[in-house]
Amino acid sequence: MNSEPQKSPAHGSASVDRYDAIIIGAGMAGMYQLFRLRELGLSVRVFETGGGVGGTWFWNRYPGARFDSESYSYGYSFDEKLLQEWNWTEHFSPQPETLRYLELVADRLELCKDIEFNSRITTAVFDENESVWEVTTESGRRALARLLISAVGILSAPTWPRIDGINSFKGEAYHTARWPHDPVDFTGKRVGVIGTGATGVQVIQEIAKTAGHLTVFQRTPDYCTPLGNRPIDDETQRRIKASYPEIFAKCRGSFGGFLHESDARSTLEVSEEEREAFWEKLYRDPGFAMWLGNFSDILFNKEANDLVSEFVRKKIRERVRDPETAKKLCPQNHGFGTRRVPQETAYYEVYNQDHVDLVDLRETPIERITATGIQTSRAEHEFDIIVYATGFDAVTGAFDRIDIRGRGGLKLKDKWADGPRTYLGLQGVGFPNFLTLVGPHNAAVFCNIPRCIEQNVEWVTDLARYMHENGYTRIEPTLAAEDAWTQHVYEMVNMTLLPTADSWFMGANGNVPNKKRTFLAYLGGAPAYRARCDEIAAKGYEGFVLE
Ligand code: NA7
Repeated sequence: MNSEPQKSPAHGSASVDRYDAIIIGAGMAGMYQLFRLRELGLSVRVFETGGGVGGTWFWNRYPGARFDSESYSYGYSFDEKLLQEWNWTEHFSPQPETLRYLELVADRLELCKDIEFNSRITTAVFDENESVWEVTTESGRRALARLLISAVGILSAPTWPRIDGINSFKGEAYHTARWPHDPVDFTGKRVGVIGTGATGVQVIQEIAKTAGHLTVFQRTPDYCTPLGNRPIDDETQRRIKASYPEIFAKCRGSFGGFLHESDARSTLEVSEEEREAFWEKLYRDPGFAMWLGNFSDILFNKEANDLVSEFVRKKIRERVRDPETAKKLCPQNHGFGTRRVPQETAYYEVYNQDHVDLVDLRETPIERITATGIQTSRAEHEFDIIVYATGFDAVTGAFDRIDIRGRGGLKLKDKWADGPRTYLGLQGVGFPNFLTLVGPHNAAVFCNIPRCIEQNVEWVTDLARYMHENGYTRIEPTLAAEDAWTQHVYEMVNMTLLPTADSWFMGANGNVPNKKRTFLAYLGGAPAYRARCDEIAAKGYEGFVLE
């Protein structure tokens, strides 16, 4: 291994930089992978589309963007000094603070010297003779590496709705995931927001504070539950810092890497009074308590799910004054928790204000965007600003935006046309030496993501070390291993109620033409996933062919 890049004359006439590893993306996964591989003595180059580190937290600068994970469960766990030095100021950190944290990490670890910013990789092609990947950026820069590691994020390819006239609006229009760096002033303005997922809920709460008039366009209401955010006082700060080992141990043992773990009891085995009291408590508890700290069967048993769904609907009705508006805000076509549960702070009370309207797009669909606003089947709404909180081409979208070609010119996009096929969500047949951090069918997709990022990165780092120590230059899973994992992914999700709802977990938001409706995460849980990965490594990377 050589920590300096080499010039390779072999590819074309111009010399091309050659590294041991190329990482795509400088978000939390790419940053940590760079650090770990460099520690091994590898030469590593990161290519990042954005102008700075942070990925999700670099792009999603919309007002109100913040964690839904407890801040102290979200930061990197590997640097004890940093854990002690860094002060999260709120239980659920706002985006500007999180971005500052990630910039600090990049400074401390001197990451930026190995990252090329504003460099979007457009193609990645595997050279079978040399067993190397060649990447090309938008500006034509080429580079080679033995290992290609994607850290592209699961929600990083924003989608705009496919609505006629979308480019004709003459006012300001923003997608939440491509928010400008300068603040947008909503004061006194007429604002329309399309989308009421986790992002829409956060941005609506914030815009309502200053807008002159806010109109929310909702296609599917979600079961939003209270975030319970508050500042972290000095005493709590001390307690958090003294208990990081316990915090991370708890996350490590929990299904989704969160501080919340489900209650072993069944919804149906307890009395109605006990159930109601438990749900009242969970509804008051911060973060994902209601979703992930609930009875163990709410996502498996329809009867249990119906009960908890009705409990949350009842809460919505209690909080929204106008019964018609409350009805529109109550989900009916899916069960609680079968889609990502948005976390809110006085979200429902927004609709009690005179300057806020809710438009139900199932009753009155949008017909077109006009020069001055949004035309539904019932009315034309005029706006100064339209905000699109319409989500992402989830999980596979960021891969599809790169022309990735493996053995025999196989395109990754074609391989995954009927849904992803991977082994462990980390690698697919036909794509030697290409490893996908937080890839489709990886437990990290349904996880308090940094916790699972650390597991993914450490596993890949161990693999890189193993390959070097044993003189291997090529790794690829067997078809049998890929088949078995893909089948296992579907078996796990089919035991749950998640496939009954359209959600980004299912790749189903209607904005991506021809996207197959299929499950994109892995629902076996982070601890079982980690154990499986460790077992496979201990058996000399069982299910992979190393050459
Ligand atoms: P989501 O959860 O995919 O939500 C997108 C929202 O936008 C959702 O309410 C959609 O309605 C709505 N949407 C999307 N396309 C349209 C069109 N064409 N017309 C009307 N409404 C539309 O994305 P988020 O950014 O909120 O959250 C993504 C994740 O980021 C979240 O889960 C957290 O993990 C962080 P639909 O429900 O599809 O009917």
